[in-house]
Amino acid sequence: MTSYFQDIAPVTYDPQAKGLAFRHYDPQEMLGGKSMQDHLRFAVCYWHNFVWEGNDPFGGQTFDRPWFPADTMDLAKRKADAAFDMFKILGVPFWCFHDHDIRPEGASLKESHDRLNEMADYVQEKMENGGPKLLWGTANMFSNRRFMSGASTNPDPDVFAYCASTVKSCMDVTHRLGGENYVLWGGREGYETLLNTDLDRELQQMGRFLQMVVDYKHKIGFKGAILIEPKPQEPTKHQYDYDVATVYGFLKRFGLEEEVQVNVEQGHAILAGHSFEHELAMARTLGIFGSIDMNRNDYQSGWDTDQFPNNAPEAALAYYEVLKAGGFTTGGTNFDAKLRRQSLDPVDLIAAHVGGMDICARGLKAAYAMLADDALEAPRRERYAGWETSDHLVEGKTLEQIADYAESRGLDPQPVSGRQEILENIVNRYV
Ligand code: XUL
Ligand code: CO
Repeated sequence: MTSYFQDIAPVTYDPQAKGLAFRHYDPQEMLGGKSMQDHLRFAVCYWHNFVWEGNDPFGGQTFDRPWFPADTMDLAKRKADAAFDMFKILGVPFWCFHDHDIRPEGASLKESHDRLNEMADYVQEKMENGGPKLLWGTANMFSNRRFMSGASTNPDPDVFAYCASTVKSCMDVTHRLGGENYVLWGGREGYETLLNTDLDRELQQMGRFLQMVVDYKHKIGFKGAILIEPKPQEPTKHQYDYDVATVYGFLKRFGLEEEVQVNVEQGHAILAGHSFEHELAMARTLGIFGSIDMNRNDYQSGWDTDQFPNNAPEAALAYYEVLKAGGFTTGGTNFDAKLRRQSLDPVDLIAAHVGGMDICARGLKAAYAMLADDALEAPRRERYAGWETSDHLVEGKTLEQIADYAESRGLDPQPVSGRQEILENIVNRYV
């Protein structure tokens, strides 16, 4: 059968090319003993590329993909064929999926699991025949109306149990496919109004659910990381997994901070009123950095547009934090990104990823150079240099002792420039 992508050839690195090519992403280029491919660990998401039909709040399907509506196993397999053709054209090392993306829902929970397992067999063969590896699997517990009042935080214990079964089967499949992580995005773990919400109970349910997921991971010997993906709103007005700091507080409360990390998405950071680098720096500092979803929002519209990255300076500051965290271990760069709904053609899907990968490559190279040159770390060290010589004066001392130190010396500290513009100029030289 001919491919959905027809005669689009595998994309290669060729800075001089006129047509589709990587101009910055050379997978084999070495940066400090590690190839760009291994630094970036690109992954393509299944859902926005092969499931989303192009609808927005005012209009329905715009894309005309031959496997839509993918409500039979045959159509689901045609969809998988197209997906794996695209992975090959892009040469990406990883992909990601929700259960709901790869199998049509069954008439019963059991039939849904059986279908998931059958589709897992189908994609496993493709993965083993030169396809990409699995960066992460996850369960969609937000689209179906049964989840409208939450997944693990639902007031109905039967929904909690349904979710346990769903996550268990999805973790099993992720494990079987050699997934390197398992993600929980709590899209609907939150509330619309306190008038009908028992906040304390819902948080307890969510903590208990996560503990069970961690226990099950150890039981089946899954070596990958469990990742939570913070997001402040959309779909619910108030999400319990608002941002990295909120998730950390939640993990601490339930004693799970050594077991669970975060998958940080740029668009979600923007929705939370943060920059991407803020969220990444926070995750690194708190020791819970895991992986990234490299898709951004539109700064004017203020909602989750999931666009491909196209801003090299932003990517540079993000990868700066990734490198400072020591780079990815099990994590990677997932494009949880979708086309604009007018981008109808198969080639649009390829071009979007090629552009995104090139932007990330530019960002990574700039970040690497800034670190190698000590361009930002040296001035930062200098800014805090006073602590190198006076730490002993305050370390382990009481408030009174330090007050005495200040008073006896008649301290009168003088302000020092923060040099923000100078630092911004330095960054600008690299991006
Ligand atoms: C939603 C989102 C999800 C997660 C996986 O905003 O980012 O696609 O990445 O469920
Ligand atoms: Co995401």
